[in-house]
Formats: sequence, C-alpha cells, structure tokens
Amino acid sequence: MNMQAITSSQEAIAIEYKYGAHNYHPIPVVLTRGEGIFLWDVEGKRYYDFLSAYSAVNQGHCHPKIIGALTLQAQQLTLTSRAFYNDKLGVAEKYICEYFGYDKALYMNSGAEAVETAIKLARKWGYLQKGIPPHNAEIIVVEHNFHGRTTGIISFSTDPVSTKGFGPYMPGYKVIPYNDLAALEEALQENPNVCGFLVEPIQGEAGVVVPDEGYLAKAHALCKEYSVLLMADEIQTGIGRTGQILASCYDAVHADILILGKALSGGVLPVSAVLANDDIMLCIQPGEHGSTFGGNPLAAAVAIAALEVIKEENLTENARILGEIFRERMERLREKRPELVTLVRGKGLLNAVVIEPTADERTAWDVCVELKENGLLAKPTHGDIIRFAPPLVITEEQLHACCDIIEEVILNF
Ligand code: IF1
Repeated sequence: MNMQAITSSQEAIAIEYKYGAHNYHPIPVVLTRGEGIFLWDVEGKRYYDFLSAYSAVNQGHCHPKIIGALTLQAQQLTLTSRAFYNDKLGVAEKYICEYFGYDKALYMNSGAEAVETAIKLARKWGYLQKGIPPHNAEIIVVEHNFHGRTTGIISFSTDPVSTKGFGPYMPGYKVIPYNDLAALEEALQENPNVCGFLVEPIQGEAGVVVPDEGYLAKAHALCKEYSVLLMADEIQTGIGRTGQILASCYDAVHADILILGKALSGGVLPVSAVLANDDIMLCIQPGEHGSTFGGNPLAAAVAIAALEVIKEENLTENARILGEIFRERMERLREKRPELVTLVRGKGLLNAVVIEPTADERTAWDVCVELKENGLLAKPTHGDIIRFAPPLVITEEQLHACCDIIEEVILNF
C-alpha cells in the first residue's frame, strides 16, 4: 500500500484531528516542502520560516550537505546499537569534543534525553566525587525553565500547563528565580548536597529572556566555590543561534556539563549530546546508561555535517550581524505602535516581540495568523510573546523582506 497522498491542507488537518493525539494547537498551515529559509504548503504557497522548528533548523531546511551525509550513510549502515562498535561514532565524538573543547561526549536522541542524561551524570558525580550521601543529591533549577517534557524534567517545571495532571513528581530539585545571584548563593549555602545548577543561558520557551550581562559567569563562579557543576542547556541557544557558537560564550563561560540538541542535526533527525571532561563523564561506567539509537552511525554522520555547515558558512557571525538589524527594525516598529508592541528582546537570531492584546481581544496568536496569510510563519508562546527565529542562513535582503511583512501586519493590525 502506497502512502496516502494528501491533496489539500483541509484534508491533512482533518486526518490529524481524527487519528492524532490533540497534544498541540498548530498554526493552521500544512507544510509539504522545505528548502533553506522557505517552506511550502500543500497548495503551493511559499512562506518564510521564522521559527526554524524551535531552532532545530539553524542550517536551513534540507541543507544539501547534511542531506548528502544522511543519504550516503543511510545506504551503508544506520544502526548497530552500542552492543558493538561502528566506524562513525568515535569520529563524531572526537569532532564534537574538539569543536566545543571537552574531553568526552555522550550522544543521545532527543533534547529531553540529553537533559535526563546530564541530570544522571551530575548526580553520579555528586555521589562519587563530592561524597553526597546516597539519594540526597539536589539540582538547582530556575523559574520558567524549559528542559523537556519527560516526567522527570517536568518535576521541576514551574509551568502548570507542563505539569498539571502528570504527578507524582521526582524529588531532588530546588527552584530559584532566574537571573538572581543572591538566590543562587543562598540555595548553595543552605544545602551541601547540591550537585548541579541546570540553566538555559537565555530562556527560550519563557519568551527569549536574556539575563544580565555577567550572570552566567558569576553563577559559574558561585558553583565553583560550592563544588557544584554548571549544567548549560544550550539545546535551543547553542550552535550559532544567538550570535555566538554557544550563548555561554557571551559570558566566556565553559560549562562543566554542556547539553546540545536540535540544530546538532540541522533538523534532519533527532540528535542530542552531553559533553563533559573526564573527571565528570567517567563517573558513568559501562552498562549504567544508554539508549538504542544513541550515537547511531546515521546520527553521527549527520551531526558532523551539521556542525561543519555552521563553520563553513559563518552562520554564527551571520546570526550576530542580522540579529542586530532585526532588533533595530523591530524597535522602530515598536515606536510606531507602542500600545501593541511593548517589548523587543533577544540575541543573534533568537528574538521575541511582546504583543499586547487589543481592545477587541485580538492577541499574538491573531498576529501570527495574519503573518501566515502574508507568507511568514511564527508562533506565539505564553499567549503574548512571538518568537522570531529564522534559519541562520537568511540573507540581509531576505531579513528586510521579512521585517517588511512583520511591519505591514503590525501597522495594519
Ligand atoms: C515542544 C518549547 C521551545 C528546549 C530546551 C530542552 C528541550 C527543549 C532549552 C527538549 C525543547 C522544544 C520542545 C517543543 C517545542 C520547543 C520549545 F516551546 F516547548 F519550549 F523551543 F522553546 N531544552 N524545546 O527548548 O528537547 O526533547 O524537545 O528535543 O515540546 O513543544 P526535545
């Protein structure tokens, strides 16, 4: 039986509604092809992608080099499991370690899997190296964090939508305010059994919340003082997105545990990784952690290609330069409609605009539907925040064309 051909967006939406779980509320557009910064719907209409699958498609959709690596490897060997060695994993481990400056890497699949891996690693280090009594390790996290959707990770979420009805929750976490060094120091002082501080250098899902300059560096200094591991979740902010190869670089911070995902594969398949030096990574012994697909040859080949593209095409610098231009244009727009556009913030090409609801209760969602009608795809978070994050391959000319669309919609909203 051949795959059923969808002939209209309406048909696709109906079939998903009938046969798919209702765990999302997508913008009503049905996509069938992607190339670079562009997406096409089933009816053939072209859109600028300003979400990049939540920063998984930094290299642009279906990047030829990444697809080439995928298809070549796919015809050779896709999966061995870690029961045996293969000729690609070691190469990808060496490549990513040298790329980011760590002794060792542990490849997983989804971002949440990598975060769970980092949590297990920090706890193991706490027991073996710091001498924390068994089952007493605590990890400090921050308000409005987003690190994934497993039952373990939502145990320390502060978002009721992510947590309600999914209990019981995993203990061993302390929630403090983001961007608050006094709160971090107090949490470190009050519990000697803290093994890690898990934090996003810029909070993505919370609405691109950028902390004070120096926050991460001072947080890392406090962690060192109290023998606690800084665990940087760069799944969304990493790999060039914020105008540095890692957002941690804005504070010249080299996290003790680095967590990557999303653009690590250029959006081609799920690849994530945890990086750390030997004194931490070797706390996990053979047989103590893993996954069927973690570090498979296909993911290994794709990850190398995805990281090479970032360097070869200077995408980090492009994000930094075009991000400045984007925020400048959005600031000018805010000055024209200050009652509607109340805030513009971000770093590189990870930006957000806050939209006040109108008197007739139209919201950021309605702005995004209008943007879709005008050929640009974005999606709001937390009701009033629109995240704007195009693939890093966007040109200055294309960026201005997209700003023109956003301006047209906002000025006529
Ligand atoms: C959804 C959010 C973004 C992440 C950070 C870990 C993960 C994510 C900083 C987990 C994933 C995704 C999940 C996706 C939408 C998107 C998202 F709105 F949900 F929060 F980007 F902001 N750390 N973020 O951003 O990685 O397991 O998904 O591979 O769940 O709807 P994952």
